[in-house]
Amino acid sequence: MKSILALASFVAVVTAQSQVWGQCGGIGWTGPTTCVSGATCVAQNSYYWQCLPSTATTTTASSGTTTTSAGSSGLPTSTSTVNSLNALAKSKGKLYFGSATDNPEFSNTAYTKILFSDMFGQITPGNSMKWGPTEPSRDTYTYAQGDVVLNDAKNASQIVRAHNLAWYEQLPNWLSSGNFDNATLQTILTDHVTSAATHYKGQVYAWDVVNEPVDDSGNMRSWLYQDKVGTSYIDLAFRAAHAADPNAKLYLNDYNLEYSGAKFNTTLNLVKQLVAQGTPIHGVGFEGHMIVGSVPSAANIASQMNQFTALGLEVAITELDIRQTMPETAAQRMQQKTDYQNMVGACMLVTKCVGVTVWDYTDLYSWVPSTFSGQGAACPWDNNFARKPAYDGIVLGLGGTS
Ligand code: 9MR
Repeated sequence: MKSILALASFVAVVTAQSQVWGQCGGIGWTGPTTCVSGATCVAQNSYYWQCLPSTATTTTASSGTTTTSAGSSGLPTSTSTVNSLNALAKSKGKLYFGSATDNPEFSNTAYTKILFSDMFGQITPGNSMKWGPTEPSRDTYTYAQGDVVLNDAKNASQIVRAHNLAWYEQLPNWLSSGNFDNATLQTILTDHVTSAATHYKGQVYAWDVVNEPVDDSGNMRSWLYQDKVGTSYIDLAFRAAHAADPNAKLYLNDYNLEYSGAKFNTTLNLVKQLVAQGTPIHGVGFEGHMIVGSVPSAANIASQMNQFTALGLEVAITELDIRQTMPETAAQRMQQKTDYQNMVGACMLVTKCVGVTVWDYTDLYSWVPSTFSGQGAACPWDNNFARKPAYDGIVLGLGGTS
């Protein structure tokens, strides 16, 4: 008996700590704020603190102050004279060229000056419209932060891709730890999607309704909704979003779709099934979190995209960044230029690819260094808002002359 009690209290201690990669803090978070042994709680941003393996915490990106080591002097920079990627994209038939952002970044006026300029025609809130931040307790909704992004974008005549409604990460703690049954989970999902899509009704171009539903091995990703409700949660989410905001383009969004293989096949079959059964899905987002030197040719990526557009859907590159091993070198910068050109060029090869969004435009606010130890410099602008050759790669990819 004594040993059972000892075990029980041990379990209690374990469950009071977040596992490696789990959330451990942030606005709206009411779950554990410490990590299991071997992991350290690192603030990724004000909404999301994550337990990272202790060995992976030598770089801190949360403050946005991770630098390109000795500075980027001596490295090649942009030589392009193009000053509006959005205007160039539109002149070539696209709807927008955009950037992700996040509310804490708005205090940096050097940053907002570029973000809300005519450089970009579209904005994605990187965190503030997600489930955890918007429904901190059941049926209590807070859209203030998302509204700030939306209104600032509107004031700059930029359209918004809203992100996201059903995802395995950044769930509110009351939901992940609530032990709800299947029927209740369906009600909770419908309520959440209906609330968020109604709040932004008529004001956003698109919603990423279902995010990253397939894992890296090509299986449906194991998470709360897949495990307890099954794949039908996807149809449920799309239907609720469509009922609430009939004009928003509804997307399924995922990474690594740029490559053929098990994950791509499962996703394509899933989307085929959704289309066949009449689920109101309108687009597939190719996130585009890539690695310098590992980006396929524009033609290859375009052929991946074409398999979705053949189903009558549009596609977009929704979270583009191309990371590299630090420190940056001249060779890597030039390879990154080619890689950006291929990614953006793929969208240009596909008429129904509506636009490209970079997952923040500056390395200063990139999510990469805190997640991938020893990697960074993934964005087209450096920490000091200087354009890199990657910018010229985008210009070339858009069909401009650099
Ligand atoms: O950029 C987001 C970062 O600030 C958050 O800490 C992170 C939480 O997991 O989410 C990041 O954005 C992700 C996006 O929502 C979905 N695709 C992958 C993105 C990078 O992790």
